[in-house]
Amino acid sequence: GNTFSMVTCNAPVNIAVIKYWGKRDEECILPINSSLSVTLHQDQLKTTTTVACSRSFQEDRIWLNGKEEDINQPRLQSCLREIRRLARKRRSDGEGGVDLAGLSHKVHICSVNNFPTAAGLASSAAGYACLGERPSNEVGVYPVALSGPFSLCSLPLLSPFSFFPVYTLARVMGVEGELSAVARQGSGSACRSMYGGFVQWIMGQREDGKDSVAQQVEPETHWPELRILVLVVSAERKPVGSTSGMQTSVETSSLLKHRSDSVVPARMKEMIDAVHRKDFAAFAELTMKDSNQFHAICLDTYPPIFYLNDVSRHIINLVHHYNQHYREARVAYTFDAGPNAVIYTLQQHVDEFLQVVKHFFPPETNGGQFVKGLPV
Ligand code: 2P0
Repeated sequence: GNTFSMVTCNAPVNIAVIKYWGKRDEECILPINSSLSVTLHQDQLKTTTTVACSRSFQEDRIWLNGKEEDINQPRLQSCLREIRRLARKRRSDGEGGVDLAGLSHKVHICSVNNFPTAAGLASSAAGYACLGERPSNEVGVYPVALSGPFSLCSLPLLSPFSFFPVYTLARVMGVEGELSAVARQGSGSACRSMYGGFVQWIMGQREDGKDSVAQQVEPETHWPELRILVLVVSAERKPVGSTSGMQTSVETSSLLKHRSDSVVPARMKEMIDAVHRKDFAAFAELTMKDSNQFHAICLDTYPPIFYLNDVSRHIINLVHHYNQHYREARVAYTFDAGPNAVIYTLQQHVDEFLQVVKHFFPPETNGGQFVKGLPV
């Protein structure tokens, strides 16, 4: 049989507009509420993972950004165990025609991010999605690098994908099919990177998590005018990681319980409806309100967690002043577990909004300091 096989895949980052924050089951990674995200175009922010599988490997090993990491992390072991189980099942079900080298052979996993890790830019999502399956694409993007309080990239979000499916672990072990439940066990938000376009992670009801899966709401071709700008305020490691942060929130924040019981179920419906109708104003308002509630919960957590900084808050003000000027929501912000702003807008507003951003955050400012021209 095969003595060596190797597969490489790219997995893109996803940016949630309805946030996931809080688990009901830490081990299986089951959330307390559903969430919804947009999968970014792969060339800008992505994780590239190569998996090699060989009879000559003595043990499973993993390298992240060139540094060897502990292969015995429970989440990594869950993913490996689950993929191997699926591969074995596939063989015993007689769904052959696959390369079975990986069943008994050890794997070497090599994963590289092209963006700052642990700065609240969804690195774990892309990383673990890569261990599963994800279509790749080759369309270029147009980054705009600025110095100043933040750098900035403009991502043509929904350019046509050239769908040629690439699998890493799953592929190297001959596993196909629905793999978001496997990616979920690596990192919750990872399951949403398994699909392009607009993706919901349905929280599910079951204890075994089998119904806690990602599902595409609309494909990447649905809303071609939609754009994302990432305002990178800081590339530093976040002080409180998402996993422990949300654990403390579940234990201490009554606002989080209110959110998962009474806010998110209705908001998910409204958001899916706004996406279906391509209603940007509704999409934008829901996105900003959900980001704000997530950060309110961080503040309601005890001890509190601060992910936003002064520059983040100036960006929030700027967006609201811009929208008020036009008496419609043309731009929306959302922030994850870090100070970096992700801006959603439509193609026709990108140039003007970038001018406004450059005016209020001139490139000559530095060190994360907001120097002049506060939009208030
Ligand atoms: C999200 N975040 O929906 C939210 C918004 C951060 C803020 O999903 O413990 O790294 O691996 O399941 O997936 C970050 O959480 O946490 C996250 P684990 P994960 O994108």
